[in-house]
Amino acid sequence: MQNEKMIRQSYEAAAAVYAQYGVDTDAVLQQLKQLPVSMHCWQGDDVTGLERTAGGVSGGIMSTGAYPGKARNGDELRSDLDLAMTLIPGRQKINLHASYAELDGESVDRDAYETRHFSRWIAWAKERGVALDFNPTCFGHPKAADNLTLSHPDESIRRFWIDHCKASRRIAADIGKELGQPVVNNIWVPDGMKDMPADRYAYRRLLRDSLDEILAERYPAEYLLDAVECKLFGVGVESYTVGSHEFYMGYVAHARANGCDHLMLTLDMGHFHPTETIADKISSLLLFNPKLLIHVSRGVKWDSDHVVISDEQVFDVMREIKRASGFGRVYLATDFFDGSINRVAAWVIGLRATQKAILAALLEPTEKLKALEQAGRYTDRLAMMEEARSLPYTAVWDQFCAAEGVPVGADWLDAVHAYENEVLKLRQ
Ligand code: RNT
Ligand code: ZN
Repeated sequence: MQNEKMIRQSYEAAAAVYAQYGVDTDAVLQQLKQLPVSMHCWQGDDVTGLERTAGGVSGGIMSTGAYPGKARNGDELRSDLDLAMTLIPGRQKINLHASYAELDGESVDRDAYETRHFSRWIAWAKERGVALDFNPTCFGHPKAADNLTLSHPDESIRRFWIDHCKASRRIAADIGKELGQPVVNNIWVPDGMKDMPADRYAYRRLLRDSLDEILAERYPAEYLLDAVECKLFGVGVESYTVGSHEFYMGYVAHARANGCDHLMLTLDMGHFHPTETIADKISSLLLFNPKLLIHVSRGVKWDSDHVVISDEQVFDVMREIKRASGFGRVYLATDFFDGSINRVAAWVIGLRATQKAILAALLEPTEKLKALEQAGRYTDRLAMMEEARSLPYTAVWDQFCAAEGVPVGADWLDAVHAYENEVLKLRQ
């Protein structure tokens, strides 16, 4: 527990250190405040969703753990999100999945969802002044049982998912219009096969054609930004993923050549070979794409979607965005789900870790490092990079939390424990 004076003093000492490296900490804090991170609603209920008839995960993603207190309806989920948001500094958006529709007993399937099915979310977001993002839910549904959706050879199943994705874009654009901020609508499909396909080409052609139809309708970029998420494999779909990295790299170029200007590629940190990281990919993608979406996640030995911590990989990603001057062009969204710990705490840990890594990157004396490199002084570059890793960014972080009126250090745990005792424990 630090008091205000200690936080301020540590901050001032840190600011003086950073100033020696030519970094203005006050300016960095102003910048950090403006950078939204989209917080995924699905950590709050283990990706169950609110539809009642369908829902849950399938298609190679999995949430494990039975920690008590999981949100059972929209109001509980929103209440949990409210608490998390009071404990996280900076700007959040809330990322919804179509499976968080509130249907109130109406028998309507995902291909016919409408904006009104999200009216409670929209009203809630409006009241709090937070923006929303959106995702069609192409899993956890009987029509996704084959692990094929947009690339299903059966025309009627494909039609259902195409219509669902079109409906999602319509809803997302409506929300963007209503809230006055663009909604990022990210399409991820689980499509793949457990064992070696005999015709990889055929499913990819179907996926391309389905996406062409889905994205044919143009919406203003002030309301809607589309994204497509690539992946390597999932449990049960180990041998083949239709929407691979190469597929979507090609697809985004193809779609843009056909006038779909606002389509971006989504890189999820867990969607590559276990030793392959996304940091090196960022500069290449920013060179050829105006925008990029990153799913901040933590894979442990596979795409396990563990709660994000401020580990080397997250730091690396943020540093690469900074070095490419990419903040502002890169959209950041968290994507993890752990049902084995307090779910509100999971959000707070993951979002704070993400922001901490953004801060550390913003504080990096990047210009100095680039100057050394340009001068061919690689020894000094490495020495400086090493030094930069342990500059006192934590003191700047504490100051940021204090200035934003959220608990400093692990003090936020008190609020989570109290909420667990007073609210979550009653949800048995
Ligand atoms: C799955 C993708 C996708 C999902 C969410 C729930 O591997 O990462 O982003 O996690 O849409
Ligand atoms: Zn993802």
